[in-house]
Amino acid sequence: MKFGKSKALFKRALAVIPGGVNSPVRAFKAVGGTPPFISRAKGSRLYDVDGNEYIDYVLSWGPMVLGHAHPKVVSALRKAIGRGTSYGAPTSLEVELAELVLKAYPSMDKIRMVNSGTEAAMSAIRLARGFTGRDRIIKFEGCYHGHADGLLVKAGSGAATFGVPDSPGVPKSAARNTIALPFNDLAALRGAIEKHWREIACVIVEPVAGNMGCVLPKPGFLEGMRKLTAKYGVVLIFDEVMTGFRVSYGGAQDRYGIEPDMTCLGKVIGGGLPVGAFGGKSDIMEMVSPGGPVYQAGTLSGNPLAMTAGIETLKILSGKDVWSRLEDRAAQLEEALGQAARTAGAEVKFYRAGTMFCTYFTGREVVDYRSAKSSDTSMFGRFFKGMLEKGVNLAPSQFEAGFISLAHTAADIKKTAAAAHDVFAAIR
Ligand code: KE4
Repeated sequence: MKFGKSKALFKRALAVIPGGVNSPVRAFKAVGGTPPFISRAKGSRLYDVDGNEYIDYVLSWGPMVLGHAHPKVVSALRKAIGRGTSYGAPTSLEVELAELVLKAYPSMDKIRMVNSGTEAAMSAIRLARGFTGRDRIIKFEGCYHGHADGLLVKAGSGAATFGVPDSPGVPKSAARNTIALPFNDLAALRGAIEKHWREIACVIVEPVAGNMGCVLPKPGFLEGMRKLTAKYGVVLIFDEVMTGFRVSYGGAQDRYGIEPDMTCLGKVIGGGLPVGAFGGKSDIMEMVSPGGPVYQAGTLSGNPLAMTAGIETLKILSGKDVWSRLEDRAAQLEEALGQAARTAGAEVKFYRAGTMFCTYFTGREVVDYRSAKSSDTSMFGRFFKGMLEKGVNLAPSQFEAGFISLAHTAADIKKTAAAAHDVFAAIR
């Protein structure tokens, strides 16, 4: 494959944009090499400026669940753009998308649109603090909820003690209110809540973790979390920015039958345009400005173009048998990749929840951030590069999840598995 034009563009980008990208993971730091600059996308395919074609399993980190440039979404956007791009006033589109989402997530009575998952999580946490009058929060190591200060925090010296900043620029005072615990460790969660519940506003969790690879909740982990938070009046926030409309149409809360107090969403509900959302029970949501005292706002929140893309995406995704077709495709991919690894003699662990998945190079189960980090990440880097060379675009980091879309075909999966077999064999 030639990458001359991408290399030249990356050089130009590095002169004017930090790291040459507008979001760090796109720079390929974890896997090395120059990121292909994409010129267009259609269906399951990405095309870069050098004319290379890729079967895409990043799908903009989740949003493109229908595949790229779905004709119905494109046509709806074409019509919408002629009516103006932003009004700063309420529209019927916001009501329609809110109703569509609430129908799929009955745990929520009300929902507020924002512009990113970061805003959704940040706002949900402020609301949980306003609702409970408590300041501290619990998160889990390896889970990512956007880049608000209090969420860029890692575990302090001992579990359940003060968190420490996980990035320069995060003040100690912001980290101090965050307790970071191991994912899937219900005993640690129980200890932290029983010790600190009077100060704990919320627990925020990715119910299926998608930011340390794809890590599934152990049986009982989410159920135990729900019981503990209910018992101590701690708001349970499911961050479903990634899992929403991905592990099931109704998200992880539908898949695992857990009713959180609040939910964060993003990605799919914007159909590729900038949308995040936070929602929950009425008694909590009534506290949000302007009805209540907890302030939250956004110039472009509920933007008509973004609402249009989200509405069209959900209308198609909720169609008869659409979700089961999507899950079947994901299961076929899982089976084909597993077969490729076995015949190539590769020692990998493949995890999937609905339409999100990942491959670890390890023989041991991956249940938390520690075990994810103990996998062979350099082997992952070689796998990633080998697959890219064969025209398969995977997430450029072991600590990301992959996604499939309605546009991926059986032929795509066959080609992907054949490429994987050869790369597994070559990198052993
Ligand atoms: P955004 O602010 O990037 O829209 O959403 C933050 C966020 C919140 N919660 C979860 C569970 C998320 O996965 C994310 C963002 N996901 C990453 C992918 N790991 C976005 C990709 C990127 O950072 O460029």
